Amino acid sequence: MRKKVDDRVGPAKRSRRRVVITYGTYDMLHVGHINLLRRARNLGDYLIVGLSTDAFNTIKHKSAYQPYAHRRRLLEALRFVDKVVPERCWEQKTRDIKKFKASVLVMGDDWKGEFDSLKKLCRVVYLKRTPSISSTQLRALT
Ligand code: C2G
Repeated sequence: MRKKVDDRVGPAKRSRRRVVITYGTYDMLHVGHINLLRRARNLGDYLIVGLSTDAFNTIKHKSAYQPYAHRRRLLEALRFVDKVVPERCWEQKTRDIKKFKASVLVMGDDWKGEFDSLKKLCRVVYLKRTPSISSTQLRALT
C-alpha cells in the first residue's frame, strides 16, 4: 500500500488517478470502518471520504458520539484515506462524483441497491459489511 497520495501532483498525474469515493458517519472508528476503507482504497489509488456532518447526521436520524472535527481527524490520520470532505446532504454524491472525477462509489452492503441510480456516473460497489461490530455497540460500552 503506497503512502498517502501527495495532493500537489501536477494535472497530468491527477488526471490519471483512479478516484474512489465513499460516505459515512464513521463514529468511534472501528475495524468495520477500517476494513471498508482499506478495500475501497484498493479499488483505485485515491480515496475520498464524504464524512457526515453533525447537522447531516440529524437529517439521517443518527447521532454521533464524536463531533465532526474528531471524526475527521481520525480519518485523516489513516494512510489509505487521501481526502475527507463534509457530507451535508444525500444529493451531493452526484456533484462530488463529477467534481472529483470519481470512477467508483463504494458503500457497505447494508446500502445495497440504494445508490444504483449513480451507476450512470461511475461504478457502484457494495462491499460486505464486517459482522458483529458497530458504533452503536461501542457506544453502549461507554
Ligand atoms: N461498515 C461496515 N462494517 C461495519 C460497520 C460499517 O462495512 N461493521 C461500513 C458501512 O456499510 C458504511 C461505512 O462503513 O459504508 C460507514 O458506516 P457508517 O458510519 O455507519 O455510515 P452510514 O451511517 O451508513 O452513512 O450517504 C451515505 C451515509 O452517509 C452512510
